[in-house]
Amino acid sequence: MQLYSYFRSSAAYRVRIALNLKGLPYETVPVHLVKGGGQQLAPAYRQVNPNALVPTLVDGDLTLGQSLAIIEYLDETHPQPALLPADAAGRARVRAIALTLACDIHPLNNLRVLKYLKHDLKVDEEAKNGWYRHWIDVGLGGLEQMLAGSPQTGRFCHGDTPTLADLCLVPQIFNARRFDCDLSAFPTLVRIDAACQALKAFQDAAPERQPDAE
Ligand SMILES: N[C@@H](CCC(=O)N[C@@H](CS)C(=O)NCC(=O)O)C(=O)O
Repeated sequence: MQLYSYFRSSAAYRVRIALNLKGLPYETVPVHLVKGGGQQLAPAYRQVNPNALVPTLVDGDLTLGQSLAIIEYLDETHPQPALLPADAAGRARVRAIALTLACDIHPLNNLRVLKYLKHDLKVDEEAKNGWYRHWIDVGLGGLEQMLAGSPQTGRFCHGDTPTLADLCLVPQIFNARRFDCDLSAFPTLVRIDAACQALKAFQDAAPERQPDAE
């Protein structure tokens, strides 16, 4: 398999963790999101992923974008270890946590949104970073409440084995730290992140361990 990835991309980071947990070898195809205005925007990459976003997974004849779709594909084709619970209610809860991170928090702070704020709306650096921290704070605040108040939260977001939810949480916490967000109001999320970081699959997926890391 080939994974079009950028070391700091949190969506690619999710997929890297899934591949590592399942012990699946893959080749990284680096797509630099900043160099030359962003290689994701080049016609050659748009042929691979018309949305001009990473990650993209290539598995034989299949070329697939969208990290959550990729992870569910990997989970169905390589079921062990399972990244979704066996019961419908558990699966729904895990997906709800994952979607909170991937759909409600991450897109607001994506590179192209930040670029638009800066270059088109002429928002200064301080206000742009304020925007970033605001949406992290709102999103993680809700998630902290969801997880801290649930008996289904265990060592990880759902029980005591990593699921799709943890694959989305860890990259988001990485991003929050990178932008100096104050995480003191989210002790459950910080605790779960630490539990994940103890696992080799998560460590090996970290941005600084990628072949394209700078
Ligand atoms: N919903 C997509 C989001 C993908 C995405 O936003 N990727 C970011 C990196 S984390 C990207 O390629 N950004 C490039 C840009 O904003 O121009 C997924 O989960 O795969």
